Amino acid sequence: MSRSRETTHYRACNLCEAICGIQIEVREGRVASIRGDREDPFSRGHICPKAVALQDIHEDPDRLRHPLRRTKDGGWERIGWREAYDEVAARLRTIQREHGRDAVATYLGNPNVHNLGSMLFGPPLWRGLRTKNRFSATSVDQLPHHVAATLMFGHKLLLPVPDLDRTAFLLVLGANPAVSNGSMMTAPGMLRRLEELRKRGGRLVVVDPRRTETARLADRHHFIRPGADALLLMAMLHVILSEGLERPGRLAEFCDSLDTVRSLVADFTPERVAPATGIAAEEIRSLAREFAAAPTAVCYGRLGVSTQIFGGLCQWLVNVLNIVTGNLDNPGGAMFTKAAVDLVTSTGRGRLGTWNSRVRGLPEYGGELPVAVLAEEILSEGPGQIRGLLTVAGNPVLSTPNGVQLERALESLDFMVAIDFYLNETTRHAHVILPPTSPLEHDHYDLVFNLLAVRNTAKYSPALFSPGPDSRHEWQIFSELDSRLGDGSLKRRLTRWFNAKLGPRGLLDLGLRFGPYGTGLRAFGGGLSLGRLERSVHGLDLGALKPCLPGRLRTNDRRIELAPQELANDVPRLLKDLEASVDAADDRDSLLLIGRRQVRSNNSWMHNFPRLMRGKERCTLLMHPDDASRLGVAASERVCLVSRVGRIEVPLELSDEMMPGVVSLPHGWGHHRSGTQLATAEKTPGASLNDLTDDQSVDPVCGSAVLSGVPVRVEPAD
Ligand SMILES: Nc1nc2c(c(=O)[nH]1)N[C@H]1C(S)=C(S)[C@@H](COP(=O)(O)OP(=O)(O)OC[C@H]3O[C@@H](n4cnc5c(=O)[nH]c(N)nc54)[C@H](O)[C@@H]3O)O[C@H]1N2
Ligand SMILES: Nc1nc2c(c(=O)[nH]1)N[C@H]1C(S)=C(S)[C@@H](COP(=O)(O)OP(=O)(O)OC[C@H]3O[C@@H](n4cnc5c(=O)[nH]c(N)nc54)[C@H](O)[C@@H]3O)O[C@H]1N2
Ligand code: SF4
Ligand SMILES: [Mo]
Repeated sequence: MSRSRETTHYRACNLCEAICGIQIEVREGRVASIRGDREDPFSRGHICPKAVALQDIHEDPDRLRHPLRRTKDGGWERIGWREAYDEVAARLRTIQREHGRDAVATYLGNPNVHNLGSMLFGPPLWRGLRTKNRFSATSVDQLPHHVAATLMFGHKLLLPVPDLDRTAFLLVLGANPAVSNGSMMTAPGMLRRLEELRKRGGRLVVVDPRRTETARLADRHHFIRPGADALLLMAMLHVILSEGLERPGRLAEFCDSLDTVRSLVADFTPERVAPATGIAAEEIRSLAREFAAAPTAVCYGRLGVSTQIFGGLCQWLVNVLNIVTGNLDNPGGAMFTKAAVDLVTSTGRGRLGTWNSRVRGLPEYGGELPVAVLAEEILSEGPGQIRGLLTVAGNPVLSTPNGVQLERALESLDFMVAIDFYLNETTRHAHVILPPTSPLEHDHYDLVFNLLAVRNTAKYSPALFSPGPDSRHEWQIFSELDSRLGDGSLKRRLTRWFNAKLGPRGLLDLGLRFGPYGTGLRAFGGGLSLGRLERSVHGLDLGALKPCLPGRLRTNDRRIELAPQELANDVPRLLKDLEASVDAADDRDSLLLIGRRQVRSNNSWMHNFPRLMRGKERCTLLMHPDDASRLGVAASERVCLVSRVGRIEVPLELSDEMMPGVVSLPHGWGHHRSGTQLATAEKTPGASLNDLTDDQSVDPVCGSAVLSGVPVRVEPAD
């Protein structure tokens, strides 16, 4: 009997930020197995249950493989690529010609960042459209991190990463890395790394309105009232600075305005903020003292503190806390990664508020407006109204606030095009859908997550399968659209031609060669090039994070501003909120809604794979039993959740892991909408958390959406 041909491939999983090394066996042209790659020096064999979804995406009969055009009767027809490109370009150009540049908007979803082709070939297209109406998932995610980084360190990508493997004290606010596998802290094998922290005598403290999977591994967990983290951080700084516990060390030489910080935190005593945070004053004091006294410590605040009403203040104060305790840029603290392709030297710094949105006047950051204004910019008539939309790898109907309103807005567009391989809740509104190749059909290198990793690493992932003759990669789609829509000057045409000739591989090679470990143009030598990286099939470990300040700062004076004006000016709002919370009568019927992530889910788009969907229904509302008895609702009952903008129905689950007064629901569900093509997801549709979140509720400093702490009422379902 002849043995069937089996080949082994190594690559990184690109589904989340952990970039785990995987080993894929291919037999007779099909994936036979996906396992963790034990020889990957960074992930050491770790994977999560989602890795197998790479096969499921590839084989999913619902995945689109050809361009589609909406027909007059609301159905879809297959069209050719050239026809599709021409139609998209003509429709968008007409809208811009008749109504101005800003009449065409773009929305970039999360998987763009996990895709080399998009990262390299997308920007010329967005820039070429020259519209002020650019949006992305950043403003429902990490925007406050970038704003704080620009204002303090001078570049949006100078993002401090917890030195997880060496720290002695990790303080986690609003993150659940045991489930999310870490965010803006790329560290595959999170559970093992957190266990190692405890084993070497380090401490883990988690502050979260829910006793999460991460909190269960911690030395201590504090419940906090949603949205109150800025108060907690202010009070911790108050303790440290008033008790003389600060020790910025060498950072003091290049940090300005410590005295301004001192005066800003003066009003925020632990005793004063305790009732509003739900954490006792004594607990706040000892947390601050412990943090300051630890040999090394790092405060890490992620999604739960970014997507709240004081998101900007939170990310700023996290940095300040790490700095005044001498933990920034110090082993075991918050450090900067030195990635093999250095986006810090090759991209813009990010600026805040160069223009404002037309209707509500929210600030732009780094060329993008907050997505919370997208619907109103489509629905409000007048010059500059959005009439055409390009979405790429995004599902804003399920992932951005007030999804129902956004749906209404999308229906009213003159033209919409989606670059996406699913016909889902958002793309069903498109007139043309352009589906790119599946993750296993193209090569990959993580430009972003290598920059956020807890070690310096690099790994190249070659394609596994060659795409069919009628398939196109993302970068090819962008290139074609750019050549039709973009600037036709000789310089741009030449650059476009040159880039297309090089392709993502060639551009990556240049990035590596001229990066901090690069070999330059030399053919041989010790440095890094794509060839060298390709030969290291399991990936390269480029060492532990190293101190790099002040040299790496991108501020004009190469100094850190500890109290940037834009953020310091927001402190009175925090104080007002604190005062209001003291006066507020306790509304016993109102609850605060927060989100939660689940291991076998990834935002909105991985519910179509039977393997990941097995088991009991997961889109449930978690509530503390005391709240349930007070409200007269019982476990497994279906309840109605009502917010200012919407109403949904979900099953109830009771658990004392919830802080009383707070309820939690996962996001990314709500697959009941008609006209989608998601056979598995439609069977267990769940309901969308973002049908309740409020598009009017944003952090006014950054414009990021408030997804945590949404006031809701719970009523028995009809
Ligand atoms: N209430 C609430 N809302 C949230 C969050 C929350 O915690 N709570 N989290 C927020 C966060 S952190 C994020 S990042 C956003 C995510 O928000 P989005 O990025 O808008 O949504 P996703 O669910 O990631 O949808 C990804 C889309 O990309 C498509 N896709 C997947 N891979 C590819 C690819 O390689 N190429 C292309 N072209 N398309 C692809 C999928 O089919 C899907 O349509 O949601 C945010 N929304
Ligand atoms: N399995 C899985 N993994 C994922 C994703 C996924 O959807 N599924 N999405 C990926 C993406 S795009 C991202 S951005 C990352 C996000 O990764 P994380 O930042 O770890 O995000 P979450 O797991 O949503 O954790 C946010 C935590 O904040 C808490 N929280 C809510 N409100 C508050 C508050 O006001 N204060 C405090 N202190 N805590 C609060 C919530 O209870 C929750 O535990 O995960 C990535 N990884
Ligand atoms: S943790 Fe993230 S990168 Fe690792 S296997 Fe799971 S989805 Fe892939
Ligand atoms: Mo995200």
